[in-house]
Amino acid sequence: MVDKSDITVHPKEVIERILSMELVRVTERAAVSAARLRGHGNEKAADQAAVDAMRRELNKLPINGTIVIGEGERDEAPMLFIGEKVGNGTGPKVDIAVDPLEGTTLCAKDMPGAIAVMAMAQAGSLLYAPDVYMDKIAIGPGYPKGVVDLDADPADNIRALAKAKGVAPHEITALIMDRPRHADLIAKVRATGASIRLITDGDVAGVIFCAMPQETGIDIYLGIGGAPEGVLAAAALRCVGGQMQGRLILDTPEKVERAKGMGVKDPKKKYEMDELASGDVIVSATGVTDGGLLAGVKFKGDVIETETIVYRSITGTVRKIHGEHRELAKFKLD
Ligand code: VTB
Repeated sequence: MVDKSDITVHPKEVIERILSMELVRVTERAAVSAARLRGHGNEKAADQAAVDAMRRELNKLPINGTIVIGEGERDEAPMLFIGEKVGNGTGPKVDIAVDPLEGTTLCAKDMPGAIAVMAMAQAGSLLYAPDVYMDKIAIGPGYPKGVVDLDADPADNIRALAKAKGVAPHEITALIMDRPRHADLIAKVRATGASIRLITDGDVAGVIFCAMPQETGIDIYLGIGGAPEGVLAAAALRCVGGQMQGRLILDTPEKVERAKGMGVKDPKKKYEMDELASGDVIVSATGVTDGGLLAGVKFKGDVIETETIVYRSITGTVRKIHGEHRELAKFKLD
């Protein structure tokens, strides 16, 4: 008898499953290239190395890809700019969001948490976000829909989350980026008795931490970070079923115009997670430096080791992949 589970293709399957593994290759190579410059104090060089490697690998893939979240807009970024076409042009039409080196400062200073990350989704399903700030809120899976809200007072959010979790507010831990702009937010959260973990960079991983509170100790992400990072984080969180909302911060007429040019009709819109990233999404992230989500690249002489996490929304599958790269080590390729 044929086991049907072997031959069933998910009805909404648009992106070939096989591409998940291809994305692993892309972020692995970007991570290795950036890691060669780890701790050298040169953010630009590390970022450029990751960008070059990512682009080279993306162009080998059997896709008709368009970069929708990239290294900036056409004039300011040498490559992987928003609108750039990638792939060998033979496969499905897909949207691609990249952050070849998320946490350039973390890499340059060899601090924990730098990753190479990208997401791929069927065309039209990732928000075309300009490189502005985004106000974000995120929690993990298992809570009633709408238990927290971007527009609610932060203290009320903490209390509502604590109630839903069945704990006191002081047992809740919020993750917030350590920035002067968050002084008021931090004060309000502290006033509830909740604990705060402050991070210097890397809020893609920060949001993802909410999805595994038992490992990370993080219950909620709050605050303002990059919009591109927001879309990447939403794509990953969607795969494991948390909740997230985000609003672009378009605080000058110039930013409103730029966003309009990218299809944003309502500059004040509060985006739900599945509006930031919808459809069939795959997200891959490889560690550059050691961090809470992933181990960093290890150079062990004749072998280079990587750790990658891959998320897929259609099935909610999460895989951690340990890579051992011998040819890369032998030929000192970047
Ligand atoms: C975050 C964080 C990034 O930028 O989105 C942040 O994830 C936001 O910008 O790692 P500011 O640094 O201006 O606050 C990074 O820290 C760097 O890209």
